[in-house]
Amino acid sequence: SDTVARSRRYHIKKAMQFVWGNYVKYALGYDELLPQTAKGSNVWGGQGITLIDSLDTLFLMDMKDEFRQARDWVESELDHSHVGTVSVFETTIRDLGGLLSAYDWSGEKLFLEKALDLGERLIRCFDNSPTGIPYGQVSLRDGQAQNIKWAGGNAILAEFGTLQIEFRYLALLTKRPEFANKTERVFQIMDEIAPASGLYPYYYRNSLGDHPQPANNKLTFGAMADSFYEYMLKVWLQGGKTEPLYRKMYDKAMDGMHEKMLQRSTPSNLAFIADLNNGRLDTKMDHLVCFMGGLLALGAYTDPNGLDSPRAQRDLTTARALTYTCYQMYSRMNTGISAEFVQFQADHDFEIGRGAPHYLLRPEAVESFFVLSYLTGDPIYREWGWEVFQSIEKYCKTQYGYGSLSNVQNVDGRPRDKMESFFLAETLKYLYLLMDPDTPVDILHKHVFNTEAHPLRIFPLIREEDRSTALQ
Ligand code: DMJ
Repeated sequence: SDTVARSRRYHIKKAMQFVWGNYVKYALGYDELLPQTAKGSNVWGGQGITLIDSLDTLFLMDMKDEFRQARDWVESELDHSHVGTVSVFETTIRDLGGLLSAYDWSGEKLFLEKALDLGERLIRCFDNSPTGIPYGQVSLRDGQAQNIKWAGGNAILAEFGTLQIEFRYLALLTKRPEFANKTERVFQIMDEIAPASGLYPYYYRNSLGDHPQPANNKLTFGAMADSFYEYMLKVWLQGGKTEPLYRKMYDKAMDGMHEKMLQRSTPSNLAFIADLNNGRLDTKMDHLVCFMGGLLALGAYTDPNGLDSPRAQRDLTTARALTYTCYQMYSRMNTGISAEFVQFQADHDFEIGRGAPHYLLRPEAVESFFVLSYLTGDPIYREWGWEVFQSIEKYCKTQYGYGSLSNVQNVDGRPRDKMESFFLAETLKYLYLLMDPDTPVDILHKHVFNTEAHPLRIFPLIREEDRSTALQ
């Protein structure tokens, strides 16, 4: 019931207060707090990433004093001019997305000004690309850009395909259309590639010739590709469902996924999305793929053919089934926490993937619990979320924060000295929203979440407000 949810919400807020308090005490301004040794660590070039990623979580949890303190740090300390080479994708989704959402909720111009400064530095990743597909890294100091070496010098689908919500919002609010034009063009270019299945390999050569060339033949909804598919739907929602290209790409990709990649396990008939490498199925599924439950449900509830249409019903059924599988990925482990990826096997559903027994405090399963709970009202998702939260409390909590696990089967393991900013930005936020019947968040009519769980108002609402303030 809502009353039970509210009492659980209290405990999740307590977790945020605990971890935020220690971040401020031991690591204020650093990218991350080390949760075992109580030190700060700069893994993202020193941009206060945990602070920026946490702003809207503080706001939504009504932690007013903490939000004000973080705001003051942004005003007096945040300076991107000294930061060297960063990942364009990670900085866009965590930092730019975090600043924009803080602006959207609080209305404080300061956040938008900082976001504009950051956006101007990041957008230089497009400068010397002849194909219109940006480079994966850029120096915030001098604009030098290149692709990431470990990706074989290729551009990565999930990276260049996950900038649009943030830059389109920035363009609208600062009246600087170039931010939208450059990032939207990426989707037009990808649409021209037009694979029959609607599914895209994840590496591209982007620095030679006029058009990007696919550089492998690997299809996945996990690492390297995931949020490209997420943004097909969400960019369409952000624009108020007025730009059919994005919805068309999304629907085509979901048809392709159902046809080629969706599988069922034995003996429990668990739904999962396998990878497809050079036409051959690899029956593994990343924890990252667990966002697909929420995405498919959102796509079904906003389907132009209506929720009762066969396509929307297919997608909602798959959404529920995948989310159940993700819950199983948690509940079948000794700690009650999922591994990084699982391998599906004939006759015993799945086992932990080779080299993947760890848990990095990732959010995707609880993200889908929240979205499905919000849309369907089915109480089971709150129960699952509560179980996951209790397991995190039991096995990931340290003296100063929460740490990643090395092995989700080991109930005596000590959490690692590592806490990603998405634990505060996403995992705790989605758990809180799942248990918050009074939330101002409205994912059907008002907000779109970027891939780092930063909610932004959709464009029709912003334009409406613009018109009404213009009249005053
Ligand atoms: C986050 O940075 C984002 O959710 C991204 O889309 C995927 N990886 C992490 C969380 O797992």
